[in-house]
Amino acid sequence: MADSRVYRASTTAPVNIAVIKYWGKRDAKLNLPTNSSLSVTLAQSDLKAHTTASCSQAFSDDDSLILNGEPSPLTTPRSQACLARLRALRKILEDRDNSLPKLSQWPLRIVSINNFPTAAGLASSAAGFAALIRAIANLYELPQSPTELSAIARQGSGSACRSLFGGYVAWDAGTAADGNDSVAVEVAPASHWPEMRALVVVASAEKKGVPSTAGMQQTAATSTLFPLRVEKLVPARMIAMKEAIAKKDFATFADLTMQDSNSFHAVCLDTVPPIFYMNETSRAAVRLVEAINERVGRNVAAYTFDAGPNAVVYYLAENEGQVAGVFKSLLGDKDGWAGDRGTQVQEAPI
Ligand code: 2P0
Repeated sequence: MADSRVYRASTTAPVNIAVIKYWGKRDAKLNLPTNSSLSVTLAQSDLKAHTTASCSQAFSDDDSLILNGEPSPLTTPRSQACLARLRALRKILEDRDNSLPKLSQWPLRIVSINNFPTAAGLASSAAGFAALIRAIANLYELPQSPTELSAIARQGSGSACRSLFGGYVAWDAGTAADGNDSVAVEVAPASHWPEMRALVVVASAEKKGVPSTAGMQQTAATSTLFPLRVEKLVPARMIAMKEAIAKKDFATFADLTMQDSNSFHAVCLDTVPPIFYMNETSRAAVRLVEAINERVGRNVAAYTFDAGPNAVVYYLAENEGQVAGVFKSLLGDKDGWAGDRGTQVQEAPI
């Protein structure tokens, strides 16, 4: 007999901002990176993707996605890889227990909303794919751990694998040809270092110039600095960063974060043709952080920039006034993400 029920699950996934950056693929099809990376998840901010997945035998359409109110393709190879893997895991459960509804065979309807400038280098694909994977995994009642699910999210968008965890998260590049060991693991929960704060400075909400996927391929193919970054600098920084987090050593955390952001933007500049993600507002944020640290006499703030001009500044709660206070008084303190002009700041405790 036909089952007319609609099965549904909703979830949210936060953005994560890397302090050791992912940039480069050793396998584009499986989305395997050339280097490990490490991020901080901004779980307490309102920068989130909210996603509902539903399925029903009564749905007669194909799988569909509505993103921020607009139909969006779910037919890309990346999305297809994620859906196929999630369905295969559900099918294992259905084959084991015949009484389970055959959700794996029915069309999926996905509705997702996020409240931050999509594709402006604010990790929208990270939160988006993490929420998509988590929502479907919940709908299918999959028993897989976040690390196991991260291997699926990685195929949607590399950085998405890190958004399945809160706190401090490493994405191990792995060495296996099939990518089985290229997964995200928790380095420390947010509760390990509850004083950590992040300030998001939106310098531009416009779509970024060079999409990450294309940009990192160009860098890997043409940058002469890139091998040094991948082979020497990042592996050493991954070790040092994990140690700094374990010891809650903010000065070292800040040094490594700023060095790695600059190293990432240096290999972008060294790409042929060169890629520029930072703009004049970004550089003003760098100078401001440098001035704050110099005035205090130690690192109390750390900037980092992704594939766009927006800054994320990490600091500890005890230095709120000296860091967030200075940024807000200089740049203004506008609420919301709707505007696409001017500079907006938002604090995001992790
Ligand atoms: C990161 N970025 O580690 C780095 C820093 C941008 C700069 O991960 O091709 O959107 O989907 O795997 O994850 C952006 O790259 O790239 C990114 P794909 P993704 O957060």
